[in-house]
Amino acid sequence: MFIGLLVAMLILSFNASAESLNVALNKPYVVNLPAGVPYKDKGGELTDGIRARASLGDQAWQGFARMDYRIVVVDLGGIYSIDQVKLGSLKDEGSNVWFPSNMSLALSNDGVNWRVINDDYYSSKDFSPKPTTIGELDLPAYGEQGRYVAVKFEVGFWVFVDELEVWGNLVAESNDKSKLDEINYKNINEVMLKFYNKNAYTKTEGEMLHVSDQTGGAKDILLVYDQATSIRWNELYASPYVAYLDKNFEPQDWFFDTFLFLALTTPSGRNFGAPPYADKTDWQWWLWRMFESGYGFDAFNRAVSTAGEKLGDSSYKAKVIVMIPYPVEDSNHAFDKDNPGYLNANKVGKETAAKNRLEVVKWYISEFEKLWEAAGYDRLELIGYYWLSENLDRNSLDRLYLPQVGNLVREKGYRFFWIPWFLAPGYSDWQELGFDAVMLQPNYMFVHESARSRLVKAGAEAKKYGLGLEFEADPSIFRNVEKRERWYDYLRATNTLSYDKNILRGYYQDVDILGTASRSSEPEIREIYDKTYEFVKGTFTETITE
Ligand SMILES: [Ca+2]
Repeated sequence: MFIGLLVAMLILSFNASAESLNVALNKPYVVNLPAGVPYKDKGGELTDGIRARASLGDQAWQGFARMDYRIVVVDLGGIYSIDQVKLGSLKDEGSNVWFPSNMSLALSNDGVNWRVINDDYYSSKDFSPKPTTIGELDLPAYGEQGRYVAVKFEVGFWVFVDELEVWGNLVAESNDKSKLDEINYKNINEVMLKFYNKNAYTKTEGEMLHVSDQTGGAKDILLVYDQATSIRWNELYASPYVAYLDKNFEPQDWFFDTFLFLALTTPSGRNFGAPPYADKTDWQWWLWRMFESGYGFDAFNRAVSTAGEKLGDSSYKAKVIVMIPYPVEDSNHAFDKDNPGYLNANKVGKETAAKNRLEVVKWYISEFEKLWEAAGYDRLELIGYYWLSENLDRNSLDRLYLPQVGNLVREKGYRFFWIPWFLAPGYSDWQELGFDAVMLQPNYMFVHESARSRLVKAGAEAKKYGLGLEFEADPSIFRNVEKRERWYDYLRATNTLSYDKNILRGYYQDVDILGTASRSSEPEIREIYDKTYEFVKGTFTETITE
């Protein structure tokens, strides 16, 4: 009897705490920039329990346009323990309506002091691939308590939301007046941007890609953009990357072990990776440029030779990876004027276009290899090819021939490299696509209002899928201290999260940021070069401070 009662009480109390309810239902909320006409919030629509259909015309959607992000703050009216928050959202690709790529959650008891509980990033692989579809973003809150719930979501172009749900249980009633009309969104945003979601990384299973035969022995890969709008790489430009130069420009040590040569811009105004797409004459122009004596590959060969003399090392070779431009053509401009439309699926069909694209890649590789062999660089070693397109195409034509490109590259004894953008379609099944070594871009440097947890997410995805990572700098790091700190944050994150020092790493630096830093007389600029060298050599010890 007594035991029976105890069991009954235990079950009762267990049920009481386990049965999570949507405690935001019909609760008041505010938004930093409320939805406007024609997708206006008529009042209370985000917590009214009414859900919308997968159609833009449904009045239950509230539409938010641009302006980086929105923060919704709900007043639950009492202290609640929160299990999770859910945000109902719509994707309509044709109308540029996308799921938010990021959501953050903070709680507060008084509406003034905020604690960030969690945040996450969402990629296309998390949702249905249908062009128009409903999706739900959710974030665990681990039973943390609060009265005010702040949810931030990124708004790139359009974001449509129908409902914000907060699942949890009442802990204590409160009679205090609501602070909703005094919310300081800027403060909430600042707290969220600093949040460094370490758990998201440590709780992820897996291992990043280590330096190995699979990476062709490459460890630290510098991206060398040699293109119409860049410098002409000569020995002087190449030398601070091949070797670490002291302040008198004397080589002290080898620096980056691998150089990835690539290009986007062409003299014709076309582009190797984006519309308007480069044609065959542009591809030939690039090969000519790269093999010109004194420039391109030859500049790096000479720089290794010169540094080798100073360092007393006459056998060292720098590794080389070379791009494969994206083999596509615009509908109004032929890739090959003798055979217009042959890469275009609309003209020749998907299967044939894929076959023809593979043929173009074969032609390019054979042209490149003829030139490479003829040049006979004694201090460079070719280890692989790089797929220039940074994401997989939406109609999956790439899938039809990319694995064969990978096979072709491996048959020749080389490795096939790829560096997709943050959460781009394709990286989660990179083996099936034919790649050997993939590095993920965090894009923390470029995205306005991006939180440090973007670095954590990139690390977690790299761990989960066995990838390396890219580090990214743009020229703003010279004049903008906050941006310079971001560059160091990339480097610090690897210490903070204890990444293995032996993982594959790529370095994007616009064209010549580190070389420019090496020549600077300003200590804080020169330091960019020195600290990056320390990082590459494994002696950089800074961590992220919260
Ligand atoms: Ca609703």
